[in-house]
Amino acid sequence: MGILSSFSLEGKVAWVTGGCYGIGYAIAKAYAEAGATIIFNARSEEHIQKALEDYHKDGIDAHGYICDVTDEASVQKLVAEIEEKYGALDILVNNAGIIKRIPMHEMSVEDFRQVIDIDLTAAFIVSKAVLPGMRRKGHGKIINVCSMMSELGRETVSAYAAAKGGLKMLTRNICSEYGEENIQCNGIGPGYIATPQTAPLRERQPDGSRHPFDAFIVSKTPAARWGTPEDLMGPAVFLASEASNFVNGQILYVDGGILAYIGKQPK
Ligand code: NAP
Ligand code: GCO
Repeated sequence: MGILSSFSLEGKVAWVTGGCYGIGYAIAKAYAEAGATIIFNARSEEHIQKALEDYHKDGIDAHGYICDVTDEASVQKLVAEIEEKYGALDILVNNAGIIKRIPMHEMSVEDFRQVIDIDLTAAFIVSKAVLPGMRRKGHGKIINVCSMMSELGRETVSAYAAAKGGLKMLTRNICSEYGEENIQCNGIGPGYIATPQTAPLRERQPDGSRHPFDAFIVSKTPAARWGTPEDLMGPAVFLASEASNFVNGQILYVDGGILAYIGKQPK
């Protein structure tokens, strides 16, 4: 196999959870361009339809399903439908996620539990549902979308950091438990990416000035810019392809250098 063909996803079936927009959409688009059949899901028919329009505009024949990733019965039903229609999944990206930015002393346990449920427990639910098919096929790729908060904390994101830290260790455990069956589980760790999830951190102030957090992140990033979902496409294809068959249990940070950098000295 030539080195470039080891990055091909031709003939592969990939499910990107929450692949309607943002990072998930970009990863799914990259996988489609690399040859994969794309499955995605959302909680609302409206988001499914909008995403199908976008995929169509991008020349991608994606398949969307209503599924809340925290609902194990719904996930298992969808996996059975996928396997019936397209065959067992080759690639799973646990992308679906939320964040709640609330100071811990003000956060309700319900809010904490909801973030853990979606950002961590759902990755367990969906991975558990797809593993039998991957084990039968004798190969599989599970990619968990981690975060800077898999390594770092910051004010107001206690639930999210706990979830993303746990997701890093779930990644390592899936690697440990199924590596012998040629199933690789790695994480992709985006830095600060311009998507709807981070829009509140980039909103212009009433006086038209930049959001303080916007300037802060640019000063903390050697690349001196926010990332884009497109920055994740190549690394995500690598982790889903045969080119990474001996890479397992790793978190590939795509952060423009944030984790390596103390931050720009204020002028
Ligand atoms: P986003 O724009 O808010 O998109 C989140 C996606 O997850 C949406 O498609 C959403 O669908 C879906 N989702 C949420 N809860 C769900 C559930 N219970 N069941 C099914 N789908 C659900 O977020 P993003 O910025 O693209 O982030 C995607 C992933 O990357 C998340 O895991 C996030 O934590 C992670 N991440 C983001 C950044 C960043 O800077 N943006 C950096 C590092 C990691 P609905 O329309 O149904 O809500
Ligand atoms: C925040 C941001 C971050 C990003 C991302 C960083 O409020 O700090 O939302 O958490 O989403 O996870 O990698």
